Amino acid sequence: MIQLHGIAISNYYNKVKFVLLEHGIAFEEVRVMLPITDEATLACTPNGKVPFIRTEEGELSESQVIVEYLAARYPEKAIFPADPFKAAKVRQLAAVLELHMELVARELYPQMLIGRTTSDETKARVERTLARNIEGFKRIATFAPYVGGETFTFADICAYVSLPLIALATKSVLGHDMLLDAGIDWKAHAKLIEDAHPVAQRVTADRKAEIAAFSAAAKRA
Ligand SMILES: N[C@@H](CCC(=O)N[C@@H](CS)C(=O)NCC(=O)O)C(=O)O
Repeated sequence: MIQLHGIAISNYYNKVKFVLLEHGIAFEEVRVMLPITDEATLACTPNGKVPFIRTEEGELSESQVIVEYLAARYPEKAIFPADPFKAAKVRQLAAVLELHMELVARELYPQMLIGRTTSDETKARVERTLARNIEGFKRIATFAPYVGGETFTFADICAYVSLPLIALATKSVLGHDMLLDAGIDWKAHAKLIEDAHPVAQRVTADRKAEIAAFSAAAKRA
C-alpha cells in the first residue's frame, strides 16, 4: 500500500492526501517531522521536503510529481479530465497558483508561523510580486463557482489547501488579506468545497489536530 509521509500542517502534503482520499486510493499516513536531516530520509526526498510517498517500487517526492504518478497509475480514477486540453488547463491553474502565488507568499510564513521578523525590503518585494501574480491568476481562475469553471477539478484541491495560507500570511504580515482585496473570495470557495466534499473536512480536521498537538508540545517544552 502507498505510504504518504509528512505532516498534516503542510499544504503540499494535504494536496496529495486530498487526492488520495477523494479518489478512494488506499494509503497510510506516516508522520515525518521537519527538518529532515538523516541521510536515509533525504534519499527519499532530496531537499528534505514533505510530502513524499513510498511505493512498492520506491520513493517519490514533489507533490505534483506524486499526483501525476497517481493519475498515471490509476487512470480509471480520472484525477484529471479525460480531454487533453481541459486537463492541461487544470494543470495550468495549479502551476500558476503554486509557483506564482503560494511560493511567493511562502516568504512570509516564518513570521506568520514562528514570529521571525520579515524585513521591510522582503515585505515590499513580496507584496509587489504577489499583487501582479494574483492579477495573473484572476485572468484564468473564474470561480464560477469552481476555480476553473462549472466543475470541481484538481485545481480546486490545490486552491483549497493553499489559498487560505496565502490569505492568512498576507493578512498577518502585510496587514491585509491580498486575496480578498483582489476580489478572490477564498472563504466562499473553501465552504463550497467542504460542503460537497467530506474529504476536505477530514483534511482540515487533521490539520487542526496537528496544529493543536504542536501547540501543546511547545507549551510543555
Ligand atoms: N515543491 C514541493 C514543496 C514542498 C514543501 O515546500 N514542503 C514544506 C512543507 S509545506 C517542507 O517540507 N518544508 C521543509 C523544508 O523546506 O525544509 C512539493 O510540491 O512537494
